[in-house]
Amino acid sequence: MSRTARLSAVLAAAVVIGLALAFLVIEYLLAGPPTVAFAATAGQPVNLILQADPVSSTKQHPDWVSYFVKSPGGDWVRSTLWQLPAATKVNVTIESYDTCTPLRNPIWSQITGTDGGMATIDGKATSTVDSWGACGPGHTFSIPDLGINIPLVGISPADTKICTDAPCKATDPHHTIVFSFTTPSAPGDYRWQCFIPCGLGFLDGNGGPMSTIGYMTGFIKVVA
Ligand SMILES: [Cu+2]
Repeated sequence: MSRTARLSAVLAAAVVIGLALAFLVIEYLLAGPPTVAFAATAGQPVNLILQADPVSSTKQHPDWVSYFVKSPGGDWVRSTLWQLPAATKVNVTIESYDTCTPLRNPIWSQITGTDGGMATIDGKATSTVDSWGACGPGHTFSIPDLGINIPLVGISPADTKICTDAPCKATDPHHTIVFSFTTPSAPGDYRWQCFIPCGLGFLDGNGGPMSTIGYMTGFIKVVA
């Protein structure tokens, strides 16, 4: 092989490797979910509508548990990054479509950090969810910095019509959890996550969707 041919082969290989690296960075490292922004309207609470699903809508991880948020335009978006105005009351509705799992620690059975320390589950005011006496939470919605924890009651694994296509539909079996909280006055990114090790197939259930933005963890971006 001539010197020119060898040089061309090396350059061609370098271009291929460079393109492959660029593809990996764009496809996997930069492909985070969008931030869904909710604007403040003077004196009005913000309505945040979420669903916790047994599946996701992604090509890479269709069987990962995931959260969706209803955008101000009314579309379900698979995102766990939500921008909210500071010092504003937020009325949260979470539709819980996944099946129940006993809690590893009963501390997560308490509803904390909400208005009145309460939530309603299918319309019934509740302050604690019994994780062992009956079908308990499927996931939790927790913001540690704000002391907020909501166990999301799951549906029975015996249910034959469990949602298999995200975002789930209102006709799929689910529970509806409603509560309110007030965003802090200090702007910043407040981490939220699920505290049930729901990453099935991962070590101790804490990998995969549990530790990936866009599935079971995210940020509330509080802005002034
Ligand atoms: Cu979870």
